[in-house]
Amino acid sequence: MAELKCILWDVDGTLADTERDGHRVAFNMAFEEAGLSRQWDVATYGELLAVTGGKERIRFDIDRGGMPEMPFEEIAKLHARKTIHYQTLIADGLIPLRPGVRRLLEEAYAAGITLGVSTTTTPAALDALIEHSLGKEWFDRFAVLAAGDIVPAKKPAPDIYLYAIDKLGVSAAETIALEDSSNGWKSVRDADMKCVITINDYTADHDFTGADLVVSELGEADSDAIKLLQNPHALDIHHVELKHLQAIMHG
Ligand code: XBP
Ligand code: MG
Repeated sequence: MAELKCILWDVDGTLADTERDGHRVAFNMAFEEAGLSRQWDVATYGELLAVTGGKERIRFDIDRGGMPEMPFEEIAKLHARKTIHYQTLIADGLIPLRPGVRRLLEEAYAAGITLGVSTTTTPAALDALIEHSLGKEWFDRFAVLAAGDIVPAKKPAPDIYLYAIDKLGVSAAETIALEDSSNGWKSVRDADMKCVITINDYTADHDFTGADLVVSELGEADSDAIKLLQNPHALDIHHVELKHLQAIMHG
C-alpha cells in the first residue's frame, strides 16, 4: 500500500471533450485546404479513434482506402496544418473543461500532490488547451507535460506513463491516472498504476475491466449528474474528490 503522491492526467476526452468538435474538425479543415475530398464525419472519427496519434490515424485511413496514398512527409505536413487549425479552434474558446476537472486539479494542487500530463496528442495542441481552457498558471503547476512523439510507442503502450513517472521521480505505486478510453486504460494498466475513468460519448462502450473507478464525469459539488458505472472499491461518491483517489490507493 502506497500514499498517493502523483496524479497523471490524460488530455483528449479527459480534461476536455476535444475529439469531436476539436481534433476532428481540425483534421477536416486540413484535408479541405490540401484539396482532399475526404471528410471524417462523427461516426467515422469514432472508428478512427482506435488509432492513437493524428499522423498514425491518417496513415491508418490511407491504408484502409479512405484517402489517397501519400508519403510520410506529406502526412506530417497535413498534420502540422491540422495542429494549427486545432490551436485556432481552442483559442476561440470552443472547448470547455469537463465537469469537475478544474475542481479536482485545484484540490490536488493545494494538497501538494504532484500533477502531470500523459497524452498522445501533439505538444502544441496540449499547450493551446492549457493556455486557453485551463489557464497559463498550469504550465508551472504541472510538473511534467509528457506528450506526442516524445516516446516512440503511443498508447495503448505504457511508455508515456512510464516516461512521466521517470521524469518526476515517483513510482507507479504512488501514482493514479485519469483516463477516458480503453487505449488509455490499457496504457495505465500496463504501467501498473491505479486508474479512474471518466467516459464520454466515444468511449461509453469501451471495456474498462479492472479499472479502479468508472464514472460518467468527475462531477461538481452542486450537481447530481455523476453516474457511477464501475465502483469496485465501493466508494461513497457524490463527486470525485482527492479523498476518493487516496482511498483507491489504500485499496
Ligand atoms: C488522443 C489521441 C490524439 C488526438 C489527436 O490522445 O489519440 O491522437 O486525437 O492528437 P489522449 P494529434 O487521449 O492520449 O490525449 O493529432 O495531436 O496526434
Ligand atoms: Mg483520451
